[in-house]
Amino acid sequence: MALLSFERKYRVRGGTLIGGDLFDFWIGPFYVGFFGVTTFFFAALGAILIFYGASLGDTWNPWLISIEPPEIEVGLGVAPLAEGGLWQLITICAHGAFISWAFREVEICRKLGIGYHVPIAFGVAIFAYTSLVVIRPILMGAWAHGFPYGIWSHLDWVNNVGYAYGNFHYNPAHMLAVSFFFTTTLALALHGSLILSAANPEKGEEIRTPDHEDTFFRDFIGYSVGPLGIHRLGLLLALNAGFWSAVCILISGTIWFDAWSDWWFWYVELPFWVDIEGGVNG
Ligand code: UQ2
Repeated sequence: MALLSFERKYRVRGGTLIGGDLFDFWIGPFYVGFFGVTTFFFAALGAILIFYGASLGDTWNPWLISIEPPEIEVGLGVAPLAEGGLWQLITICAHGAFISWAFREVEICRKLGIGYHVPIAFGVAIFAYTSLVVIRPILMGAWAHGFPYGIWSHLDWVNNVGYAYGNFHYNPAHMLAVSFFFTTTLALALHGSLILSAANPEKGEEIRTPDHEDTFFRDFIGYSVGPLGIHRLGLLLALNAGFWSAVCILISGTIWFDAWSDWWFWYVELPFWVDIEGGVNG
């Protein structure tokens, strides 16, 4: 069905979670809904607060502007605006906007009668952000453990937190997350290139079918995961990348406090070799 006639047919009332018909309309191509209104509200308020925080700082250099979380002494308390309170409000606005955005996706899915895969996937990204600025700071007892909202400053934060645990690359959950990020790019490169190879024939030739795509990989490595399977695999890989990223930061400073390289002593201390000459006891 042509795009415009499809939209005319499926842009119908209903499927809203809240607000009934009140916000059930479109502005140009954009569905509004109750959560469109709340997304706009939180995003606009958060942006205004970021500009206000920047105006209190000593630079308008976009790379250097930074909204800092409260000092460690504030613990899990409420800070004055200029001393981390803005960071707290901006964090609330960010959650309001992200969660509203996810629910707006849910309402659109309900209208179309499709699954909730997109909002669930976005939820994993929200979980990774929440882990950094809410869950881990609460577990560690201070909002100061959240990351600062600035381009350079958040890079410095990642660097400093990494070195606080020796070399963060020894964190086993970090290893899993990085491996999933890399495998996600491998899968997307294979998939994108395979689709384009079939969908962009030489001039005068016909587009090739999914059977051609399957046969390429069966000839090549004896196995094709299939045109539906590659999307299941891609989603699985990408969700795991976000999930293990969240886990790797949540376990740092909460259940593990030392250098991450020391974690691997469980391996060195396995009974098979712990007492042999050259082993840790031998
Ligand atoms: C495939 C298939 C697709 C694809 C791709 C494959 C026809 C259009 C990319 C090949 C993928 C395989 C064999 C899995 C690779 C495994 C990892 C972990 C990257 O078979 O079906 O559909 O796009």
